[in-house]
This record gives sequence, C-alpha cells and structure tokens, in this order.
Amino acid sequence: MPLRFLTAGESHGQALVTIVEGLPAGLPVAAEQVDRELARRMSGYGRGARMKIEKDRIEWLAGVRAGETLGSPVAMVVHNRDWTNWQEIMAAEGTPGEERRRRLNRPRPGHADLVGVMKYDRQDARDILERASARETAMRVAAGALARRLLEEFGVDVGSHVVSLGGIVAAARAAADLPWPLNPAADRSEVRVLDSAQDARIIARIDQARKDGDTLGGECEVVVRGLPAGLGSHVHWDRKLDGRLAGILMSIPAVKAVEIGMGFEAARRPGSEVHDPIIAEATPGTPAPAPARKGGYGRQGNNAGGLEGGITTGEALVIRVGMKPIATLMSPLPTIDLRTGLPAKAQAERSDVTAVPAMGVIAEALTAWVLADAMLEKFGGDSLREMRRNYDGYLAQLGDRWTALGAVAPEMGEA
Ligand code: EPS
Repeated sequence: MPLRFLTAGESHGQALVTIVEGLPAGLPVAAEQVDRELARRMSGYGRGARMKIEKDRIEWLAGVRAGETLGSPVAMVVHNRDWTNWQEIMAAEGTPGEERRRRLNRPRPGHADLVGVMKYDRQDARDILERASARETAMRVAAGALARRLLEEFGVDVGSHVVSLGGIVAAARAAADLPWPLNPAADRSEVRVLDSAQDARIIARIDQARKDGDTLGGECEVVVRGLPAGLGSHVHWDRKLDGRLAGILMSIPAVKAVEIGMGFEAARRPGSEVHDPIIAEATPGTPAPAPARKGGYGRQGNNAGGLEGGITTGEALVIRVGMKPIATLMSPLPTIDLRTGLPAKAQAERSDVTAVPAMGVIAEALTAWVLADAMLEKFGGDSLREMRRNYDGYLAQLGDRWTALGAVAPEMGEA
C-alpha cells in the first residue's frame, strides 16, 4: 500500500510524533489545517480535565517546504503540555525495577492494563496504559489530516456525526438527507449530534453518568462524498476496501463494532430488500459525483454504503462505528491487586466520561487515510500533478465507455 504511517508517544510523555510516508510531492499543506482537525478531536462534551490542559498543535519536522510536500517522509510532533507535571514519573533515565510514583496496581476491567502487564512482563500497569491511552489518536488525526488534504484536491469530502450516545439515539437520517458539508453542521453541537431534540437529553445523560462515576459509549456515522467508482479491488482479500476500512476503524481505542451501509440489518432481510437497483443516471438527490465520474449510472438507494466487491461504487460511503464506554470508572469495578493477588476495586484515574464525539473525528481521519491510500494505488504518481493527470484520464475513460456502450446497446438486445 503506498501510504504508511507510524506514531510514537506516551500519554504523559514529552511529545507525540508521527512519520507519514508516500504522499506525492506538491500537495499544498499548512499546519493550521492539521491543527483544526486536532482541535475538533479535543472537543466534545464529556471530556475530562486533561483537555483543558492540552492545546494540540503540530510542528513540522521534515518533508514540507514553502507550504508544499516534497515527496519525502513528513514528520510532525505535538508537545504534551502536561509533561511538565509528569517529567519525573515518565523520565526515560532511571533504575529499572525501582518503585515509581503513580503506579497502577489495580487493573481496570475493559482496559489493556491486565493483559498488557501479563504479555509484556511489567509490574506497573502504567507501562501499558500510557501507550494504550487514546492520547495517541492525536497523531492519527494529524496523519489523517494530510490524507484529507489530498482527498480535497479531488473533490472528496469526509464528514461524521454522532448517531447515539449513552443509549440515546438521534432521529434516523438517510445519508442523502444529511446536510452537506456535514462537519460544520455536526460541529455546532457539543456532542456532534444533528438531532437538536436529543442534544440536551444526551448532555443531561453525560452529566448524570459523571455524577454516578460511570462512563458512556455510542456510535458515529462517517459519510464520504465525491469518491470515484473503482477504488479498492475484488481480486484479493487485503485489497478489499471494506476490509481495510473496518480494520483501521476497529483499531481505534474502545471501538467494538463497524457496519458498512445497511450493516447487520442486511443480514436479516431478503436480497430484494437489500441490493440497490442500478439505473441509467446519477442517483436523484446525490449532489456529487457527476454522472461521468461514475460511468453514467446511478443507484436507487445506497444500502451497500458505497462499496460493492470491496470497490467504491461512486455513491456516498457510509460507515457506522460503535464505541464501548471508557474503561476508567470513578465508581470502580471489581478487580485484583497485582501486588497481592487479592480482590480490590479498580484504580480510578483522571479520565473522560465519554469520548464518542472525538471518536467520530478519529474515524474520519482514518477513513480519509484508507481512501487516500486507495487513490494513490489507483492513480499513483510521485507528484500531485501526475496523480491528477492519471485521475482525469480514468474519469474520461469511464465517460467514453458509457458513450460507447450506449451506442451499441440497441443491436445487442438481451442475448
Ligand atoms: C485517557 C485518559 C485521559 C483522557 C485521554 C485518554 O487523559 P488523562 O489520563 O491525562 O486525564 O483525556 O485522552 C487524551 C489525553 C486525548 O488527547 O485524547 C485514557 O486513559 O485513555
């Protein structure tokens, strides 16, 4: 796959870093575009005190000059402001095995704490939780912001909104009826919900959970418009775009479920109610892409969620992502103490009541990542100009094909 990225950084360490490789040269980028996404990830009702401490901003370390990518690896850093409070606890130098402050001895059910100390042979679960923390997703959003920049060059827009939180479900809306662009509308709500009737109820539910020392999960929907048909492939399991999207989205901390289009509901209905009839025009009410982009056909409905055979259909891509409640409860659940092996209450660390609104932003970033990767696979190019030429050529080819088929169709009959 042409695009790659790695991240490093502990939640209360000095900084978070990422290296992004495979972006074409000549892509206009600005720190402000990345920082805007980082700020969106930090927002959302239900976050804890940490988000008041941090003000995530990237600094370019490599790969960008005069506002354009160079084609070389792009490196970015985000400094942790909380580091000043954790320097001694998180210091890289010291004596191995020495008793450390802020040890975590009572692992939280639902967290990586226990399995992590078993697997990595650690005494202190802090050695696990610092990296398992969702703080790391800041760098995924930073990398995803560059992918989003690339997609924007080709008229692809990635948005999301929260469809349920704490068991309160927003009124259902088909992707075609969503406001567009989606994010300015969703971001107006503190919980990123489009249904104003449920907004206040959700906020009250979060307040109640905070009082009860509890946490809440929820679901978001990612919607992408403007994609050409033909990204991904049916030919091999690891090239199927649905699998690639589900895999990366399931890697978001606390995410337990991903559905594409009709999702699980499609498994319960007959085929006649599931598959989207193909029609000889763009789907009514679909603002983009233009008919020529898709080869001149459209669909009655989009239960497939924009993917068939692991390939984009040109309809909107629609993905739902489900997140479990955060594992750190202020009214803790039963666990065992790692030092004594005796029953105890899990450790209560400072945390969020919910991070579902942030999860939507992370899901957008990772969706953008996979799509940018698929665009580079299909259209290649060491420079943006070369990629655009390939892209334009492909769209023209789709248009030609439709014209040619239209010309011969009458003689071909049904045979
Ligand atoms: C997190 C616990 C909280 C969250 C954190 C994830 O941090 P802290 O332990 O410093 O209070 O705020 O999320 C972030 C720092 C972030 O940037 O999203 C956890 O335990 O996973």
